Amino acid sequence: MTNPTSSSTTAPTRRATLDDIIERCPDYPLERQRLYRDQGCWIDETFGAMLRRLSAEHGPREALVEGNLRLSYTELDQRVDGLARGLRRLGIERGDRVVIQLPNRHEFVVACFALFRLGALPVFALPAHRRFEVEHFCRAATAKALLICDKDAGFDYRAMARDVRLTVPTLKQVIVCGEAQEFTAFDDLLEHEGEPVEDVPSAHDLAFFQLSGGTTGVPKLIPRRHDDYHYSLRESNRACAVTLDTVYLVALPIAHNFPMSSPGFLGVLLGGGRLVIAPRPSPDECFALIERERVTMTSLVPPLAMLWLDSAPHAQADLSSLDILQVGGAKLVSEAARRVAPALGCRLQQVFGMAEGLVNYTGLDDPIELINTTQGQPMSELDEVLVVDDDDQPIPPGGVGHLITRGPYTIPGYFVAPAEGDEPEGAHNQRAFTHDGFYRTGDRVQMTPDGYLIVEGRDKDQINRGGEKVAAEEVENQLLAHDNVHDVAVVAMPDPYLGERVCAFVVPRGETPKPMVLARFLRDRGLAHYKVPERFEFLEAFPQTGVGKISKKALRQTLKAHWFASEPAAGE
Ligand code: OOB
Repeated sequence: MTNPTSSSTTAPTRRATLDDIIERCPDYPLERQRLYRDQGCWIDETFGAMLRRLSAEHGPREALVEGNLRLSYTELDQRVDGLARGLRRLGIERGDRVVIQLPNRHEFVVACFALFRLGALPVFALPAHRRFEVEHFCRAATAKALLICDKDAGFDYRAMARDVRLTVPTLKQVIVCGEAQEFTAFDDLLEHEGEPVEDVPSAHDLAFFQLSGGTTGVPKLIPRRHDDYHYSLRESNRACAVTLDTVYLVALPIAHNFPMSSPGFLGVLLGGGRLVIAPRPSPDECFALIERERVTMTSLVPPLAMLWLDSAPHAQADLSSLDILQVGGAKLVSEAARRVAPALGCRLQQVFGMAEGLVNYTGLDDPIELINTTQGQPMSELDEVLVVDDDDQPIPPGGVGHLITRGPYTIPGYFVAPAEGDEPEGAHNQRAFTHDGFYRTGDRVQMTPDGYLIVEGRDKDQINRGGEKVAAEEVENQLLAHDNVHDVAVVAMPDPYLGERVCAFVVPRGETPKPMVLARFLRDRGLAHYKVPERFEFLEAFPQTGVGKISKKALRQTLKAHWFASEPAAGE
């Protein structure tokens, strides 16, 4: 089934593919590369080399706990080599893209480092993604392999992989944690005997692709390099006071940038701490793990934080070890923030970050009011953060404006996908970055006199469903494929628990479709369930702006006006 050796005839094509990938990932301008090296931000250590060093320094100390499995730093390093040898045998080599879609389990950590060491490039999908998204990631990245688990939360990832393989010709390998059926079993790739695997990449090479929440039809690939990400880990470790005694609970989906690097599992390993992997973020399971492993720190999105706050008073478990609860991914309202210390007996740290780079933290010892009411300050002194008006001009202090940023760990551009439809190649980067390389975050913020940011809203056409980002256009495009949909506009509707939920306004064609039918239509098309609108409103025509575009603002106002009067949502 597998092709262990790469024949010389295929090698040049592969090399060309890697060059093409590199060319499509914008690099920092040379003078900024020099600056970031001179300032000591970018150092010469890849993630593969980092783990080797950590294994030498911390050998027998525990690195990772999952259920009954405990791996020391040495064992983790050895397992990574074991998998790297197996992946190499399978034909995975430098520059190959591998889409990883795994729930929280230790194999995720092992696979990341094994791919890093080989110089292969993971592309991080979330477990909630479905056929539509995974197919897009595999195609956009021209992935050679897909790493999944067999089943989780009632969903069979192998069945999805079968469909994806039919439509993505580059996808040669599917690797499965658990029951592999016709695919390659993860466990069979672990080659326990063999030479240590040499670390292939250089520190400024691409390391992996994160995925953007997206504002357009399809999520964009975010290229991250060893040196820029390594720096973001070191700064995070400083801001979050990670030490050898840190015990970090991975409760959010591990592939998300927040539990990966703020400081996340990578930062905590770099700091010599210990990871405890929670299969699910429910209070029951996590509270038990906090007690058993004496967890000191974890990160949550606001809805989960509120769930934990509600459960804590009835909890049987001893949560006294918990020192820091980080909350981010969406705005935490100050009322909820104030409840954290009394309910959980720990400190709150607000985290306002983005997979594209910039991360802001409140300080652990900041005045409590600052922690409760702001989203923190940029973690690096080299972060350039501007609050600007519509013409990119800085606005007077204290005003609300668009947040734009550049710095030593904020990408200078998304992966440039080949042109599709009317959109010329690279057009997205031209919109998303200013001419002098600032990333337009799409967030509306206010900056306090002491440089703390307060997130006030958003310009981007996105719904932030409790930290999960949904691009309106992506859902609109899907709905337009339905025969009874003439036009559609997807907007956020306020929600006390999730902050926002997805609502679709539809102008029907012919018979008005039932909400349930549209919701099912989207799920059948393989769209992740969190993107499926939970409310549909039907209109004869859309309100328009002065220039004849759909006025989403007017639609959101309609929604507010009908908030209490209207029918319940379509539901799952
Ligand atoms: C994190 O990363 P992404 O890429 O999923 O989403 C980034 C966007 C931000 O541009 C902002 O719109 C929103 O999520 N966001 C927040 C927030 N944290 C993120 N909005 C308000 N308050 C916050 N605290 O979400 C992410 C990446 C690294 C660390 C933490 C979060």
